This record gives sequence, structure tokens and C-alpha cells, in this order.
Amino acid sequence: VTAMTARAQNFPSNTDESKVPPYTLPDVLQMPIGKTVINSNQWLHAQRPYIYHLYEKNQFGRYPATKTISRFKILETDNQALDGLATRKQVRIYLHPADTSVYMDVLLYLPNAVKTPAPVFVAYNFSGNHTITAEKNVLLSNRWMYFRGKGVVNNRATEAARGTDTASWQLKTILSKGFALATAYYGDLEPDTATGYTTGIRTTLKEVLNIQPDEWCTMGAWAWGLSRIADYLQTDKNIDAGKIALMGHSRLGKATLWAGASDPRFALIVSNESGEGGAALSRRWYGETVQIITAHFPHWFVAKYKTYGDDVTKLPVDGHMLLSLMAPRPLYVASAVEDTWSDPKGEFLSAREASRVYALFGKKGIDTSSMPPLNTPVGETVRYHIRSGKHAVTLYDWEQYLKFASEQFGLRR
Ligand code: GTR
Repeated sequence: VTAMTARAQNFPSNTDESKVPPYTLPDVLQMPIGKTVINSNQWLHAQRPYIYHLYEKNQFGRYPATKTISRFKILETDNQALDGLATRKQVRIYLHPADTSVYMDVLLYLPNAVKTPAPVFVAYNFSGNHTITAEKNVLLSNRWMYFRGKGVVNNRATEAARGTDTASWQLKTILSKGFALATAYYGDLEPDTATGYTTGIRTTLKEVLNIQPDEWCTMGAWAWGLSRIADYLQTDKNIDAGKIALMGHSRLGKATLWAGASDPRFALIVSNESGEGGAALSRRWYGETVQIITAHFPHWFVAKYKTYGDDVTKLPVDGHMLLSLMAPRPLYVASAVEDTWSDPKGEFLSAREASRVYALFGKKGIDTSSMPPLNTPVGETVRYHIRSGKHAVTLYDWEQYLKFASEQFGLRR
């Protein structure tokens, strides 16, 4: 592909399937030494580290190591939350050994009906913990946030913002299926703007983690925060730390995939419409492109990622390789038919391609080559659905994730 055609392919965006030019994906099993991976051992010890490193270099940067610097403080507990359905805990995770202004707040709901340690879904929220429920005792975030939905004035939440995003959370469904939910506001780690890093953890933890802000990125900071939630969950006796599932929507789906790739404690990973830079294929010219995403959100990825905007064929990785880093852990990739920006078909093809890696472990992923009908999940250890409707997390999505996690975790629910 010449530079000219590459540019034409990447800008502007395309949503006409008949105009998608042919493309070739890097073979996820092709080792740099020329051989093809034939077993899980080669995958785990050679190819996986190689691909992970490509991601560090080209898209997300380093995932700083930590010697459990997190300290936890239970700010509040109510064992009769949601009319007795749950125990609510609010936990402050201090991220800096001395500076107590550097923290993230986790809102945790535990199912009271489950008498043994509960499996848990971990997922960031877009607008503060106070938006996922109307419960009055949930702390109102005082962080910077976008004007999303009601109740945000001058980029700060007000009381009117409580419970404005309950539809994305389906708390009662999650709890009644016997799962706990742990959520935090992604802006606790780094505000989602080009200069957000100056007040976020990439600056405040620079010395503690021994990493410069440009050695990682906003996505990296968000992903790393998810690992700190896992640190806490491992200490909570009401949680089954072997059953921590991660779920993320859209930009938070991208961060979720990077956390899943980087931290093996996440036992199951769900990408909800993560799109470009997440589950979707950058080489498939449909919906958002590398050029567009790096122009709109320069902070999300390391600077190197932007250099592939003009010619994505030079990018050494693509969405299927990110998904393959979850193997052999259960992986769910979900799209919505009206969400063309995330390229549903690209997400499907990517999940199918990643299934080749699952096969090395004797796990069945997605083996059909055509898109499934609407609202019809396909695949086993790698599962995919395209549902009707728009870019969102819906009750339908949660129902599928809960069913998938119950099956994969061997729970009877
Ligand atoms: C869009 C962005 C997408 C996706 C989305 C979201 O503006 O282009 O990549 O992340 O935001 O997070 O809702």
C-alpha cells in the first residue's frame, strides 16, 4: 500500500462495507524467528511476551511494577444496602506511600445471599461512583469530569448527578446472580484530557513508580488502576480472588483489555464495544481509525501509536493480537449494531482470529466465519455477540456476561 492510498484509507472514516479494501493481518502465531507457534508452551514463553512487548512499545507503554504500595481504608459499610440485597463498602485506595491526596475510591457491592466468598465484576464508571446508584451514602465524586448526562456543573458533579447512569449498571441483576461489583471513577487515576497527566498519577507517582509520564499513557494509567482494585479485592475475605472478572465499555474497554493483558489476576475479560485501539481491527478501514483516534485523543496512547495513522500496515500489532493476550482466560467481545464507529464486524473477526491462540490450549473460541445474527451469542471460551441498539452497556449485555462468567467460573447460578 503506498503512502497515498494508506492516507486515503485512513481519513476520513468509512462505514460502507462494500468500500472496505482487502487487508492482511499480522499472523498472531508467526514468531519473529520465522517459525509458527504450535503449542501453548511456545505461546506462553516466547510469542506472548514478544507480542506484549510490541504493545508496550507501540501502543500503551510500560505497565509499572508495584511492590504493593496500595493502602486501603474502609470509608463506609452498610450491610443493608439496596433494601437488604447487598452489603455496600466504600474503600479508599491510597496510591502514594506518603501523599494522602493520591487515591482512588472503590464502590463495592457484595451479594448478601451468597454466604461464601463471591465472584466479582470490576469495571470503571464514566462519571463517578454516585452515578451507578441513587443510594445517598455513596460519596459524590469531587473530581474533574466531562459534561455527561445530568448534574455536572462546571465539570464537577452535583447532587443532581446521583443515579443518572443506573441503566448501564443493572446492579440488582448482577447481585441477584450472586456476583459482587467493584467500580471506580476512571478520572481518579487521570483526567481524560490531553493535559490530564499533569494532575494524574503519571505525575503524582512518577518517583514512586520510577517512570516518566511519556513512558506510558492515559490508557496505561487507567489500566494500572484496575490492578490496584485487584490488590484490594485480594484482601477482602468476602471476595473470591480467583474469580475476578473485568468489564469495560468503549474507551474503558480499551483500558480493560490492556489491564487484562498485563495482570493475570483478572480471570475473565469482557470488552464491551471497545472499538479502535481495543478489540477492533485497525487494518480494516471501517469506523474509527488510528489517525482519527490519535487526533481526537492524543493522550490515550503513547506518541508512537500516532505515527501509524498514515499507514496502519506498518503497525506491528492489531486488535486480534491484543485479544490473544487474554488466552487462555475466558474472553467476551461484544458489539452493538448501531455502533458502527466501533466496527462490529472488525471486533468479531478479531475475536475469531484470537481464537486460534485459545485452540493451542484446547479451548474452543469462535469457529464460525460469518457474523452471527443479532442477539445471538456465539463461541465458548471466546464468546461474541452483536446486539440490537446503540453504543452502550445494556441489561442484555450484563445478562450475557453474568451467564458467561457463571459458566466459565463453574458456578451454579
Ligand atoms: C469516542 C471514541 C471511541 C470510544 C468512545 C467512548 O469518542 O472515538 O474510541 O472510546 O469515545 O469511550 O465512548
